[in-house]
Amino acid sequence: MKAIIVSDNHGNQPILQEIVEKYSGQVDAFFHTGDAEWRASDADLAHHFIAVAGNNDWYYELPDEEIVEVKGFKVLLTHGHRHNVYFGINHLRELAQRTQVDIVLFGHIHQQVAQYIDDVLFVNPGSISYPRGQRPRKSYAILEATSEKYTVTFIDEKHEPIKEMRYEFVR
Ligand SMILES: [Mn+2]
Repeated sequence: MKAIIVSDNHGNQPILQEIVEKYSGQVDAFFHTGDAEWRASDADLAHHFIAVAGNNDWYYELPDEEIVEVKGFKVLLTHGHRHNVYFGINHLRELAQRTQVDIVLFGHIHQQVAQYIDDVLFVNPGSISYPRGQRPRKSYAILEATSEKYTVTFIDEKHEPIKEMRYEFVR
């Protein structure tokens, strides 16, 4: 499976349009983990994404949580604001165990996360608009999943891979 993960663009829909145009036909899924701040007029663009609601998504109907299966991988999407993600991923680990998913995607903290714990991959693509943290970088992520390994590559707003932000996990 190859997928794009993006989050927390907070109303910057042109960057989502760019991402869709750039990767259309090359990936199995576009995932959005919330705070796109979609409007009704964004429906055509929004339809490209498997998306969940963030705490700032008031104008567009989205589920709080979604579990989808793509190419044999069970993927859970949540924004994370209801799962204490500012304090780490413990809640998400419980959620993964309860739902028996392979991959958990989240957003909200505007910082990149790529961790593989107890056979579950956790990814936060960062924010493509308002990065936070000690070395803030605008980003989205490309996830490549095979039976042998997961590869997570963080990509900047110019669509270039961010140096030293490629992670490989042997399954
Ligand atoms: Mn948020």
